[in-house]
Formats: sequence, structure tokens, C-alpha cells
Amino acid sequence: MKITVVGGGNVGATAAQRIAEKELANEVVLVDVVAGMPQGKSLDMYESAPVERFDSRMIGTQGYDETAGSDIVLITAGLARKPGMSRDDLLLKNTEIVQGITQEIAKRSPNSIIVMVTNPLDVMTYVAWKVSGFAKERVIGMAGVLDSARFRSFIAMELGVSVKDVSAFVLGGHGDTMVPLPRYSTVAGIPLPDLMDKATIDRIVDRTRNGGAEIVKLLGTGSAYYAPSASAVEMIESIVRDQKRILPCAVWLQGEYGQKDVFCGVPVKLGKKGIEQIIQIKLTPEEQKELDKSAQDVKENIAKLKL
Ligand code: TXD
Repeated sequence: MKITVVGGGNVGATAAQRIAEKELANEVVLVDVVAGMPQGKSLDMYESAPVERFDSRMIGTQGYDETAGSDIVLITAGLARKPGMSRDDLLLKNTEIVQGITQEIAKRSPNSIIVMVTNPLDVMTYVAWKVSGFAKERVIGMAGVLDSARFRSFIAMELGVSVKDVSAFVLGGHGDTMVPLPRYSTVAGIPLPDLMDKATIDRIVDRTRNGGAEIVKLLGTGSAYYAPSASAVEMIESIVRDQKRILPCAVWLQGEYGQKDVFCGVPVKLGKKGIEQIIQIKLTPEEQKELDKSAQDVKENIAKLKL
């Protein structure tokens, strides 16, 4: 198993370290445009191997030859949001970056599975899919796992229970238009509306929607990376170990959930082939309306691109 991480910044480097510590790959290649940085970080990580006892080789590079034959490529390269900057401000700049990276990857690792992290997430996943020409099962966006992890943490904090007993269900695009589904979010199997009043749920949902901005504001520079890297690596682990986890991911929809020709977050089964199934449930008219709006926002941004 060979895994390439493009973008050796906060999310990319932390993800590479997590991939190595979990021994998900024999070889982890970290690519970044900054001279020396991916080499330095990879060497530093490799020097943690005797202590953490993992056997992955770590390679840092500015080029793509070392990435050839990768099974999975995690793309985290791009600009991160600064305080006050919306995800959409990043749209055009990151499109250019992701387009260039995808061309290099598609040439050298034509059978790989691409996991996208760069924002605006749903649109960047579209860019990678379009530019690579890969089957839709092999281009997957990470956002729902993070959004639902945030939702789960806030539920656990509110109730003072273990996060292990909390599961949550989130649909839609990443960020402000995400659609958390409280009735499918449970604590030890008990639906959330049986445990909290509506005002509390609304407050938690609101905090989840703004979870990224909350961290951006606290950090001052840069955006969240511990939870984002953990979320991306959970998806990668399900693929590498063929676990068939059901995780919310951004995928190319062709009529599922009433959405067509758009990348949007829905629950999928992740295994060694990538997306092995899209799990569909019936939404209430209100939920459907929210999802339609979320998908529409993504479509409008896709329409701004000249690909
Ligand atoms: O839920 C989600 N999907 C997200 C998305 C959660 C967290 C972060 N999210 C987005 O991921 C964020 O808005 C950014 O668009 C990316 C990466 O975030 P990160 O926090 O890791 O940003 P950094 O630390 O600035 O790292 C970006 C790196 C940096 O080292 C650049 O030098 C590099 O990307 N970069 C490139 N590498 C390779 N090739 C090219 N062209 C390139 N351009 C920049």
C-alpha cells in the first residue's frame, strides 16, 4: 500500500503522521511546493518510527515522480481560510492548485483513489473528478466525517457522556449549508430529540455549522487540523482495510437524494474499491428542502469554474 499526501501543511502533515502510526501504508509520500519542508517533515516523522514503532517509509518531495503507483492520494494542498474569509473566497485559487495536482496524479497513479480535503470541499472534489477522468467511485470528499465528529463532540459535552456512545448523521455540503439530522443522531441508540429539547439541539447544530469558523477565530492564523486529519484518515483506513464503514462523504450524485450532477455529502459504504454503495433514506420535506439548498450552493460554485 502506497499513500501520497499532497500538501504538507497542517492537515497534510498531521494526516501523514496518523497514516504512518496506524501503519496504513508501507510508503507515505508527502508532496509540497515549499522547498525542503516535506523532506524535513517526512524525515522528522520517520525519526519517530523507532519510538512509535511503525514501519512505514516516509518520503518528502516537491515533485511527483516519487508518487507513481499510489493506491490512495489525499489532497490537502491549497490556501487555508484566514479569519473573516469564507470558504468560497478560496474557490478560484484552489481550483487552479487542485487542477494542477490532479493532472500530475492522474498521470502517475491512474488507478488510485483520491480523497479530497481542500476547500471549498465539494467543489474541489468535483475539480479532481473532472480533471482526473476517474470513475466516480474513486473520487471522494472529506467533510461529513469532520462535521459529524464536531456534532458528536458537542452532543457529548452537552450531556456529559462518552463520545463513544454518540453517533451523528450529517448530510449536504461542507460548512454553513450542512444538514445535520438530529432524528438520526443517537446516544447509545436513543434519538437526540428524546434527550434534549429543540432549543438545545438548535444551539448545538448551529455550533456545528460554525465549527470551522470557531477554530479559525481561536487560532488567529490557519484553520483546524487535528480533527480534519483524523477524519480523512478514518476514511482512508476504511478503504485500506476494506472495513465497509458507513461514513458521510462528498460523492458525485446521479439522482440519489433527488440530486443530480453535483458533489454532496451523503452516507456511503467505503471499502477497497472506494465508494461501494450510497445509503439512501427518506427525508422529511423540511430536510429535503435544506439538502436541495445545500446542493444548489455547490452547483452554483461549480458553474463559476471554467474547466
Ligand atoms: O473539512 C474539510 N474538508 C477541511 C478543509 C478541514 C480543514 C481544512 N480544510 C482545507 O484544507 C483548508 O481550507 C485548506 O484548503 C486545506 C489545507 O488546510 P491546512 O490547514 O493544511 O493548510 P496549510 O497548513 O496552509 O497547508 C496547505 C499546504 C501548504 O503547505 C502549501 O505550501 C501547500 O499546501 N501547497 C501546495 N502543495 C503542493 N502543490 C501545490 N500546488 C500547493 N499549493 C500550496
